[in-house]
Amino acid sequence: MTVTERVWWKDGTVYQIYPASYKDSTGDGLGDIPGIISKIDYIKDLGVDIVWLSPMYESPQYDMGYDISNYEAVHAPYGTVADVEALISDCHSRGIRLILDLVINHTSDQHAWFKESRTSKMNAKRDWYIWRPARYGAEGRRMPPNNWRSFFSGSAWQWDEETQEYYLHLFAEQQPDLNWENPVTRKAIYDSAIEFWLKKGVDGFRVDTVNMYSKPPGLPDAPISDPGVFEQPASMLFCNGPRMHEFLREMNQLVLNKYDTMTVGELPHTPDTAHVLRYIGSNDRQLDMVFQFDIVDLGQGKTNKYQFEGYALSDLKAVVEKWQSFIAGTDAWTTAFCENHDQGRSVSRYASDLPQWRERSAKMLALMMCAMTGTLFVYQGQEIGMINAPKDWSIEDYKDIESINYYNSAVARSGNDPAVRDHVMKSIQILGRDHARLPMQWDATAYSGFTTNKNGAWMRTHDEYKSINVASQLNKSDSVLNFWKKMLSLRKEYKDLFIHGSFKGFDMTNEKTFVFAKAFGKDKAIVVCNFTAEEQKFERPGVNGKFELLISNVEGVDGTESVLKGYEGRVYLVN
Ligand code: ISL
Repeated sequence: MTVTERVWWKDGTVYQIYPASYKDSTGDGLGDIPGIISKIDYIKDLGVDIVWLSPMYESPQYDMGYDISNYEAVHAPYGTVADVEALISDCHSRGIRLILDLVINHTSDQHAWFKESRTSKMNAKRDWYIWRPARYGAEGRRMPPNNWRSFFSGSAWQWDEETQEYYLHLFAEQQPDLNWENPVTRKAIYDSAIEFWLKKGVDGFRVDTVNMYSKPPGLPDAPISDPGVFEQPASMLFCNGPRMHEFLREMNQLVLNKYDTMTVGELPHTPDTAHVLRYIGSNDRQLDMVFQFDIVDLGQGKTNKYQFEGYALSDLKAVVEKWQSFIAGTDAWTTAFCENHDQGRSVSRYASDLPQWRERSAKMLALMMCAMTGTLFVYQGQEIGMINAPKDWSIEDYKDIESINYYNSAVARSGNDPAVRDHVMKSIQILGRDHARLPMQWDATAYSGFTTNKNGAWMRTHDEYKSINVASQLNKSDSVLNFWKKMLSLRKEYKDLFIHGSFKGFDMTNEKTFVFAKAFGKDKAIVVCNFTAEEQKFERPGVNGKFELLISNVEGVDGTESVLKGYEGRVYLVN
């Protein structure tokens, strides 16, 4: 592939659907595949080209389906394999592609492979997972093989009484890590998790935690960065292990290359641009593109995610510029996103979700995102400006294993200190994964039109659903939804500039406004966003040419104004 080659997965906009929370067709309070099918024309009308479906596989749901017990079956409350086949064909008949989530760092502990693996040390599948004997500390105390902390708090090792060994789980104890060192395991993963669905016509995968398959030889202890507890953050050891690139090459050579697919891999804890480029060069196919997490990690605590530290606008600008520019002059490709099912809502995190500002904020972020280089990802509900759960919700209203485990462990560790509890709660109110998982707000009827269940949805419906919902925005010309549609179509119309153009930020230390240029050949655009509620002076950057306003998120603006209103955004074409 050449540097400039245009392929469907570069120009297409991806819309992510979280099946539990999109649309319930059966009245059981949980979203399902037929529910998604019933909204397919809404999705088409939005102007997106690719749907990414979060895990819909058979699963005991300890981690909302990221704990898969059978790759070749569908979680029964979501529907059947035949329903997914119908979704594939209903997408394809409308010119939409469908990608699935590929979760192959770990399985559920209820997967048949793991059930066999844990039966005995002699079992043929013992080596399909990562089993290790205990270490013994002072006074013969049994200890895990190393000090790694799981992403969901506590040790990354679980003791198995039956066979007297520990198994590794980087996430929940119900999510044992697969042993990628074993070629027979890898082949089984390719056949069951990947090719089974490619044969059914899916167009690719979003690849979960893609840089954790290859573990460091000897599984060494992590350095102590969180004194006072045994378990330590260890991502610097288990991310980007020595065989990662080899495994991904193999996956392409043996399976993916046989089909016209796209892959987008999740690449956490990889700040080095040169390293990221090693995964995505098109002449050495491993992944077509990745999600680099700097933008969504802004403000997270360094040793514990839910110790929110805040961030400055200049930090956001720096990470955007870094990951917008790092592919310049290479044959690699990038992504643009600021939401997914693991994040707080962008309006609440990066702008303002106060009633007087939230619509304009949502439109400003839409304007900014649609001007960005790379494949654009939009998360369900982002298109109507959904916001974080209200601040008065209690921890009982949250469902996510990550927040709940952290809350419990931090509170216990502090001896129930109210100040710690408050700070953790405040952090969860900003960063909690549940904010994105609230039921989709379709209309102003009970439970936001998501479910007909009298007891409501599986997760509490947002209190504001009457003022933020699809139905009220569809026919309102200045709604957030219609602004997104306009922006997505401008993105297509000016795709050289917005999707393929180069990026340059101006005045990068300014903490109030974000001004950047996009350029492609002789074409230029300037994007201006006011990230404050106050008016800000707008000084045109020193770019030669006539500024012509392409779009603004404020009614009545003609582009000559030198003052930006609160949360105003504009795009100019410069001729
Ligand atoms: O640091 C992290 C967690 O706090 C992340 O970088 C983590 O690696 C990332 O969130 C992985 O997420 C994915 O895999 C998880 C699942 O729970 C998430 O929903 C999924 O997006 C385990 O499968």
